[in-house]
Amino acid sequence: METPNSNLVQLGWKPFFSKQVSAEEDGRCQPVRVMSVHRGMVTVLGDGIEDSISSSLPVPGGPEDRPTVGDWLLIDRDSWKLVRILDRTSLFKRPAPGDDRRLQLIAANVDTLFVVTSCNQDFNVARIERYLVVAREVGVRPVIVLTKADLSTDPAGFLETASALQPGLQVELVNGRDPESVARLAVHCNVGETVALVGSSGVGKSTLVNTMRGSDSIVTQAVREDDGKGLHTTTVREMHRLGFGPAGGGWLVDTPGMRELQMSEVTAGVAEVFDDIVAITLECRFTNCTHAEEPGCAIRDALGRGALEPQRLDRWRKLATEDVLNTGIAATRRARPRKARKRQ
Ligand SMILES: Nc1nc2c(ncn2[C@@H]2O[C@H](COP(=O)(O)OP(=O)(O)OP(=O)(O)O)[C@@H](O)[C@H]2O)c(=O)[nH]1
Ligand SMILES: [Mg+2]
Ligand SMILES: [Zn+2]
Repeated sequence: METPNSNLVQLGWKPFFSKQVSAEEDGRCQPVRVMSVHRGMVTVLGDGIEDSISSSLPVPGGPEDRPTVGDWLLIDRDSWKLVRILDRTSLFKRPAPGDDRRLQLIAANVDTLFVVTSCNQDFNVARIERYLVVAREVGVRPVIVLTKADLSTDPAGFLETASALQPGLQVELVNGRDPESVARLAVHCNVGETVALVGSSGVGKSTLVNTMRGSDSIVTQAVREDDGKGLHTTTVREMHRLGFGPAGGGWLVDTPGMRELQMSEVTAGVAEVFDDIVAITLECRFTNCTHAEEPGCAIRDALGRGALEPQRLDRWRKLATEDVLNTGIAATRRARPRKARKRQ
């Protein structure tokens, strides 16, 4: 595809996608982007197309071969039937809750991840780090968005703690209900860019989307007063278009607050988020050092000197162990005979 028109570029069409389309396909097919996924159907937007089409592929494939929000699809120009899913720049997925075999695809072709947490009891360093690990693993830029700054007595303290998690980490402090405050987020979602929002229920993801769009079309709901927990108000994942001008021209993917975020096959992400610890372990005398009792352990040395925070070491150990365990489970699952699997 040579000359992509501006409608497609606004939708997030990039050379990464156009390069995948052969001349023959270009004549026969047209690209559309998935806005939302429903049972057996996807709503898509393309150049001159805004419709709901069947999500069935001509040939059923593996667990990741299903259209998800943000995907680019090639559809037949005449029948509008789905021909294939283009390779993704990024894919968020997780094991479906409550079922050990299914994979839930969360969003594809995301450029930036807004890790949303509020300046209150939701703020939890270990949870933020888990999101950072996933962002690094998937290959998207993380931005920590701290909401409810207006309700906190010490918003600067939250900002400082979050910023200290990784050198160069982008952290934004906002009142999600105030358009002026939220305007600072526009730089992260320019024309054609896609931002996904993740975070616990009630932290204000949908509120941010509404304020950034200057509309109140998405339902939001007050959190419970006793423990500040949200009510899982958003239940669908959907792309929302931002206006143009100062508010940016990109796309926001609102997601329901995730009860669990499982970590499997995130070894590289863990190593990136904890690269300081990884660097210290390289100094241990033994390459298989468990940092328990071995002589010449650089980790124990760093702890002793106060150069490494014991809590941070614990969080790294926990995530690394979880990754090893879950990655093993995932491999076992893949190795199961095909017949034994449930239909995807
Ligand atoms: N004062 C204040 N209230 C906020 C802010 N952000 C969100 N809220 C309120 O917090 C409540 C929950 O916000 P939602 O946007 O529904 O939260 P959510 O993250 O989308 O929650 P789920 O859809 O359940 O995952 C609503 O009553 C919002 O008005 C903020 O920055 N300041
Ligand atoms: Mg919501
Ligand atoms: Zn060691």
